[in-house]
Amino acid sequence: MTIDKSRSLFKKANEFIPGGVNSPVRAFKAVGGDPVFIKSAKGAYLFDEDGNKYIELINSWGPMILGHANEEIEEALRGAISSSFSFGAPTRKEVEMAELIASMVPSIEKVRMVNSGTEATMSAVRLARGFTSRNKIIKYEGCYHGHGDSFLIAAGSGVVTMGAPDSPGVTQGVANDTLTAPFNDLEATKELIDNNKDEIAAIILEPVVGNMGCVLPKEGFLEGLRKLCDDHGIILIFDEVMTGFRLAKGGAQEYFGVKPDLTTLGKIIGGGMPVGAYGGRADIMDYVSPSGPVYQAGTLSGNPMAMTAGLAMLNHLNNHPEVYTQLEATAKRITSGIQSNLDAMGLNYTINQIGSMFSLFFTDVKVTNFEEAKTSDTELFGKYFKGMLEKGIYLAPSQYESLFLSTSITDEIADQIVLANKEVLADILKQ
Ligand code: KE4
Repeated sequence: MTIDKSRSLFKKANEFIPGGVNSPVRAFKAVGGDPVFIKSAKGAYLFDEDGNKYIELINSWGPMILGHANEEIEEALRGAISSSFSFGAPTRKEVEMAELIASMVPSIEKVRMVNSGTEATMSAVRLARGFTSRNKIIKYEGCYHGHGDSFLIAAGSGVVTMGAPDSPGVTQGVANDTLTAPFNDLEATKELIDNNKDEIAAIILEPVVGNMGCVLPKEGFLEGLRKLCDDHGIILIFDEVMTGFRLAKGGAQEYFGVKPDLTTLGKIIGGGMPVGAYGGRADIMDYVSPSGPVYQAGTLSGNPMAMTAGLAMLNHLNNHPEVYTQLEATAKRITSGIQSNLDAMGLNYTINQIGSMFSLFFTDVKVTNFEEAKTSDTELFGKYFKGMLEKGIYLAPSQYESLFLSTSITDEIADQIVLANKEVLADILKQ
């Protein structure tokens, strides 16, 4: 497999773009080597600039749940393209989108469109702080909520100390208002609440984590957070940028039957176009400008072309809930095949799977939080990633990312993934 064109593009890209990419994870730094530059995609396949073909297991980090170049979405965009792209004025499609989201997501009564998951989470936290007149938030180690300052916080030592900035440019002032706890740890959460009485505006979490690799909530964790928030007047925010419309048409909150007060959305919501959203209880959302005092705005929010793609995507998912059964069956076919490969080789690596999200952790530890995820052998993962890429399987270029399936992945393609996994594991463990 040659990637000469990608290599020369990457060299050029580094002259004009920091790190040669517009989002860090794309640079393959966690796995080594140069990234391949994608030229086109169709269904379950990516095609790079050198003509290499890959089975796609990231799907743009979630959005392409119906596979690439989906006919329905393309048709909708073709139909809208001659009506101009953006007005900065209210449109019918935004009303249709808001009504559809409210009908699909159990806890959403009102919703505001934005342009990314980061905008959604930043806005939701500002809203929770404004609504409660409290400053602090609790997040969980290993959960990622976009690049907003309040989220780029390393865990503080001990349960009462403040977080520490996790990036230059984030001030200690901001970090002081973000407390962190281990994911799945209700006791640590309760301790933070007790040690910061009436100061906590919100708890924000990925209800199923994708950003430390796929990690599921323990039995009772989500329900426990719901009760803690009810008891202490804290806003519960489910960051469903990944899980929204992926685990079920109503996301993780439908899957687990736990309703947050606010939900943040992204990825699938835009059908591949740049869309984010935050929504929830009407009494809270009415606090958002211009109906309330919490300011938030955006030139391209609710953009007509993005709404067109998002409406086509969400209407399909809403009208075809059977896709979730199909996606789960495909995920189980792949993960049970990989488990058989591990068993045959006497390897006890950890697989976490839920719906159409899964991760293979190169550790024999059960992974329920970030500390446990970090016991993975990331060097071995790098070799595995490269081996799979050579065999035409495009994985997330980091151990700490979930994989995402699309409905374009047939049983035959699933079996190809399992076979490649077997051959690559055999190769890298021979070394
Ligand atoms: P964006 O601003 O990238 O649209 O969304 C931020 C975000 C918020 N919340 C969750 C749960 C997320 O997973 C994300 C973004 N996810 C990453 C994948 N780890 C996007 C890939 C990237 O950063 O390039």
